[in-house]
Amino acid sequence: FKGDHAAERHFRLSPDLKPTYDVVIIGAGGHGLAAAYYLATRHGITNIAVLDKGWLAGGNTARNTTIVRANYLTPEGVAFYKESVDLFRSLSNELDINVMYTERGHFTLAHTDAAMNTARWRAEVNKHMGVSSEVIGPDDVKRICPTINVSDDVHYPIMGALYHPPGAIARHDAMAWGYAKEAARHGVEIHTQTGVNRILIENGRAVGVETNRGTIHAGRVLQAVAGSSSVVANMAGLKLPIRTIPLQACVSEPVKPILDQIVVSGSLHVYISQSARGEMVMGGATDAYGLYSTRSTLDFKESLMAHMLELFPFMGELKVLRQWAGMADMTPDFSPVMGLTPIENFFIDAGWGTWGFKATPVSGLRMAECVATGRQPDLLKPFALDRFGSFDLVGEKGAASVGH
Ligand code: PYC
Repeated sequence: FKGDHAAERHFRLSPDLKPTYDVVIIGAGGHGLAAAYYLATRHGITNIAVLDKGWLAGGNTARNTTIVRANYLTPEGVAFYKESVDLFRSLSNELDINVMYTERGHFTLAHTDAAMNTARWRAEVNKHMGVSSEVIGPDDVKRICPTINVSDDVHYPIMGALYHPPGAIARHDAMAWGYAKEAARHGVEIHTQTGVNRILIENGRAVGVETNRGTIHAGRVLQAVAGSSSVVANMAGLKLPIRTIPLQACVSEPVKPILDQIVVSGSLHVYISQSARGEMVMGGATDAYGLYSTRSTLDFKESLMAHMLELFPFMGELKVLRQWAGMADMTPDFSPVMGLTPIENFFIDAGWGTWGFKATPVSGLRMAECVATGRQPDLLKPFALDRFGSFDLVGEKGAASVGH
């Protein structure tokens, strides 16, 4: 962990790599750390190494816009994210760290008849599944969120919104530190600066990994490397139906509290919330082309701000403070890929596109179950890799930041 100061403050450094672990997890981001924590605490498996080529939670865990919600469109997606929201609610207590989970209310604005129809469809599926969502008109949008501009005097007037009161934000790095420190307290080893170069397969079963620090034997191997999923799966000989595309975001300078809610426009491809320290956290759609690069572009900022200023004229007073990008592993149906693979003892947690942060607790819990039992948990059955062979897709039009 040399130089990994956040980690050093929370738990003692891991010793040298051992030659053998029961489970090796590739990826020390939120998902990998959560899986390690639940393997240790729910299944008593503690001889685990979590490996990362970089530093603790330095990938998409550090690069998302921290939105948590369960208002998806498919029953499979709603059930999955509902469990995640339930887990988020008690996470600060469970991990003994303040993950700053705050329920703010979440709007998905509609500016067209088609978007209003989708909002109604989502509201009905949500209510049927026990998730609080309803369609409201512009007057109610304005009543709940007074800073928003609902006038007709804009390019795309607001016709209504899907309103989801449980929509929340959380402190992303506190989540990772919390899972890391509690996993380490139960004996899990976390090794950063430890890149995996090869996954060792013998007779159709994973038996270990080759790293820049030597070879490790493993009873089971789980990859949880959002943004590099295809690259790592390829080391095991798997070709994933994933395209990796940059997803850009930015924050403004901090100001005093002015926006309580999370506001998303699927049609305009923008979203905004105000963080606990006062920054406006904003993002747009995925870039128009596949690329492995976390560079930022002026183009993104210009198109984001054009819409943002119409929705929130006060934004004209604010300066952009930071801009960055994450790597979104996009699947053809906008749903994740989780669970068993054709390789025995090799498990995958991938395809996190623009929807991964909010799944951190549930993916950790259910992937731990999958790795521990060797069976696909019921909640993950719709998201199995083999759905692409049987064309049994989960078309998730409730995914954000993507053109549907
Ligand atoms: O799924 O809510 C979401 C989201 C917002 C930004 C990226 N994904």
